Amino acid sequence: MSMAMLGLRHRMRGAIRQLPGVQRLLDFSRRSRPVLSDAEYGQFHDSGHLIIDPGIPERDLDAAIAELADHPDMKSNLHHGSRVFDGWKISRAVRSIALAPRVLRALRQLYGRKPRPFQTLNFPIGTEQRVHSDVIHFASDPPTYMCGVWVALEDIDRGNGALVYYPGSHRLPVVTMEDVAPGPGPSHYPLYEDYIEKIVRDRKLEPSHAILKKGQALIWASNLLHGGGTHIDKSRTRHSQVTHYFFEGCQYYQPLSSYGGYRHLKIDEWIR
Ligand SMILES: O=C(O)CCC(=O)C(=O)O
Repeated sequence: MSMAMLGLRHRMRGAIRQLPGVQRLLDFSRRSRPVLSDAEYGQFHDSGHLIIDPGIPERDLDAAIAELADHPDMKSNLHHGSRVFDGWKISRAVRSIALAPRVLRALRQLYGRKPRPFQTLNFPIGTEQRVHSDVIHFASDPPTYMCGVWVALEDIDRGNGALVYYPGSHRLPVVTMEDVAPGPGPSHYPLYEDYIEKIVRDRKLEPSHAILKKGQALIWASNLLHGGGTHIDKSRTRHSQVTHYFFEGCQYYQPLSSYGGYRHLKIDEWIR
């Protein structure tokens, strides 16, 4: 092909890209392109978890810590319950981690629906939170359209309280408040935690720990049993951010506050 023809072709391609709607179509096709391999897709659905590199710029990881540093829950009386709820409302970096394009694309691929992030939690240290399934807090109808994405804002190992989880446990029956307590509500939550602890013991479930490099992320399926591992080295921080996602086109509710035929609907603000 002559140089003139090549030049013409290049100019025509540029002109087509300028046509109304074409750019949007190209963006859409880029966003819909798979980011996970078939093996990763299979692993997530088999074991209920997947570690990915979401490609979040390091400056956003650092800024998520810095922008919340003055928040009262981040600096005084740190304890295992310390966390900033919905830091995305006050921190640009927390919001961009929640909306990281590679995470959104991975979730769309895993669930076949558009992800809808609805809550962020930022932790300064390990939570030592007892083992649970997120379904007790956030459920969807149709079921299982919810997941957590936990991003390491610094290197995480057993010493600073890595997350503990039980591969394959997302396949166990969903535990509801009707199974464990005489009624709904947070005051009965310890009964739920005792019940889950017994399941782990009776079934001899084998734990894994999320040993992650700064910037890596663990995606877990809503019913995967998980919690905060022991924070062994109390001198260390464990900066991390979890974002919780529902998926488009479901009814969303809170089983902890639901009982019998009643569903406590969860109508939240979507992170945008
Ligand atoms: O970060 C942790 O230690 C626990 C987080 C957790 O269990 C959750 O977000 O559901």
